Amino acid sequence: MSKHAPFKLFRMDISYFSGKLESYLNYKEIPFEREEAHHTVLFDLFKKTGTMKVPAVKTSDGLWLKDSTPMLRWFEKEYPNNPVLPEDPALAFIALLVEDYGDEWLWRPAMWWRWMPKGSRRLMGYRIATEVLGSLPVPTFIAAPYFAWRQKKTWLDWDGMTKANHDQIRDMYTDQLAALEPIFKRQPYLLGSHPSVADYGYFASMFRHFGNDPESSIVMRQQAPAVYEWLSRMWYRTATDLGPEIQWQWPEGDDWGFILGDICKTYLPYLHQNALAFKAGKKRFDYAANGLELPSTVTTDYRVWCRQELQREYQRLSDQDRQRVDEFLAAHGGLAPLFADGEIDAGMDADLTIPFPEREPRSLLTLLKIWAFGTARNVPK
Ligand SMILES: N[C@@H](CCC(=O)N[C@@H](CS)C(=O)NCC(=O)O)C(=O)O
Repeated sequence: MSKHAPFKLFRMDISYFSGKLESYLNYKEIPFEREEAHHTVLFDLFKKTGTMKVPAVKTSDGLWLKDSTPMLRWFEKEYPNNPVLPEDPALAFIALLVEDYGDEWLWRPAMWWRWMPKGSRRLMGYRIATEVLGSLPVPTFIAAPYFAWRQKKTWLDWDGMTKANHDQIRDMYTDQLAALEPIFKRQPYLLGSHPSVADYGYFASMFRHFGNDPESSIVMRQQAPAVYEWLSRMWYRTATDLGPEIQWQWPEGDDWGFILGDICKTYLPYLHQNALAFKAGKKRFDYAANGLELPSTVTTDYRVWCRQELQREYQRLSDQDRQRVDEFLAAHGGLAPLFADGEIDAGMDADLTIPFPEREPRSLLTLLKIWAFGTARNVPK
């Protein structure tokens, strides 16, 4: 038991990354209590953590954790039994790469399927409004369309979606289902007998969005029932249920080709181009790789940090393990875009070092800027 336990988890039921963290805490049997993040809680989180995002965690000794990826790393140190990182460092690197891709690259199609189909937009607008506002007396017939509009604009219309790429963004989801279905017909988790960080990266979009949102969940139930079953395994099974004997498997076989190829040829070039835009001080950039274009997509500082972290993980490998990773990924396109133009510093290491004590409260003006203009990604300084 960690000296920081038990934990308070600030979460929302519709939230992508809250679902990822909740299922991890459940699997590892880490003691936590849920607190719903309606508007007053969100303001309080903003004051104490510097960002108005969920999930966030408060430890029993008053420290804070934020961002699901560093949180999983931190919890792994506190609770080392049934690790979600394979002990083979080369496979662990691949698992981290898949986690990052799942976390960040599937966000866009998850937004498409939640906010583009009209029925989903109306229903999920109502859900987000009621979850955020809690008991605040704002009529939902005003708040629901406002939230739906804000999400659709922020994450799609003002983030590189065009008539030309609209269908490609939509189909990113069904392409994933086609790749995942045979894997889950064969084995219970992405890398073998037990969940790994790769599963948690995928779970974020697959559970709270694709597997639950009105339109995408119908597609999943009809086209990929084995993926649907994996969602409930991920949500329900604990380390005690599965036992300590873990059999890890490398992501080999034809059905992995699409995922690994997409990581090397589409996602890593995205991380590279995003990092270059960040370095040049550009708020937006025109992404293009592997037949996909996202004109004027928003530059995201957090994803510059994600790239930096992957570079650091790779540097920590022995020469022999690096060679094994390189040889494994060579057939899929390789890691060249991860290292192109070297390390670009996101300047976020201090912000993402956890746990941290309550932070200096941010100004009301900053909060209003975030609230009014939907700058959900890069918190204004
Ligand atoms: N990188 C973070 C991101 C947390 C995050 O983006 N949370 C979303 C909900 S899933 C959020 O709170 N967004 C606030 C907003 O869009 O205004 C993680 O891994 O936890």
